[in-house]
Amino acid sequence: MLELYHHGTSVCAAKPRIALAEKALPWVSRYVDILKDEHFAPEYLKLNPKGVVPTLVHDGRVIRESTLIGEYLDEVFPDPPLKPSDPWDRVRMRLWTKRLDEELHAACGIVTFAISHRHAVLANPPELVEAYIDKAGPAERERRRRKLQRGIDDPEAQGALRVYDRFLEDMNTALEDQPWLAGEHFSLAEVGVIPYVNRLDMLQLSGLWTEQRPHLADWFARVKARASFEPALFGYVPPALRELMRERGTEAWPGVRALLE
Ligand SMILES: N[C@@H](CCC(=O)N[C@@H](CS)C(=O)NCC(=O)O)C(=O)O
Repeated sequence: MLELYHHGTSVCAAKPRIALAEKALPWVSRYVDILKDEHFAPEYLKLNPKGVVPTLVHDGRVIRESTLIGEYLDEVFPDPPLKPSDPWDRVRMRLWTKRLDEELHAACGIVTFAISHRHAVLANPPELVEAYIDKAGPAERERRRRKLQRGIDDPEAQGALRVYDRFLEDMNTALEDQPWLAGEHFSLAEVGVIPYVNRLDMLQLSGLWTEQRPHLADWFARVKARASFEPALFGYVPPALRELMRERGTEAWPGVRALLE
């Protein structure tokens, strides 16, 4: 039995949902509501001591880390394969997933907070907003206040947007002469990258590829047409959060475009 501990808007948790859908594997959903701190419950921390989603449990074996979950699923259920057969293509695939883990994941969290999620915090009464800032501890407090108040005008958010922009540019270049990120076939590179591009789409920032990156635009249109896309990316998203991202992202787009021009 495959059990996936996951959450609706978590980019990392969408990755195993895509891999499972691509392989048409049945799985049991164990929903962990990170917005209600369910990832800090002692039973969950036993499975995932870092208190993050996703976690896969396969016949009692626990597998953590979304990139490793993808690799595991592909080795145990190799049909259809999600790893290129050529060793050099496999390296190219892993360079994408490594870069997600090393840089884009953090940038995604910063951008999402700056554009959208900070507004959910700011909608609280002032004493609760202050309590949220205080919770960061003395060393982090001012940084948290700045992120909350300044949104994409905060230099940290601007740096994260530039990291994202470079990543999109590199995708567009890679896709100039091949259909998929690691070569001729849809692979774990796509499984990893899709949720991060989709996050920008949910934040109404798709102009970053529709206006200037035709190969990426074409790639994303093909990704969206796959049967795995809709259920894996939207099957578990809380509607209010999706609407918040849409509304606040629309407001932010002119500023983002001006920053990255
Ligand atoms: N490297 C981990 C990162 C996991 C991670 O950061 N998960 C986020 C959601 S995308 C999470 O659970 N956040 C909850 C929190 O930090 O409180 C992976 O790829 O599985």
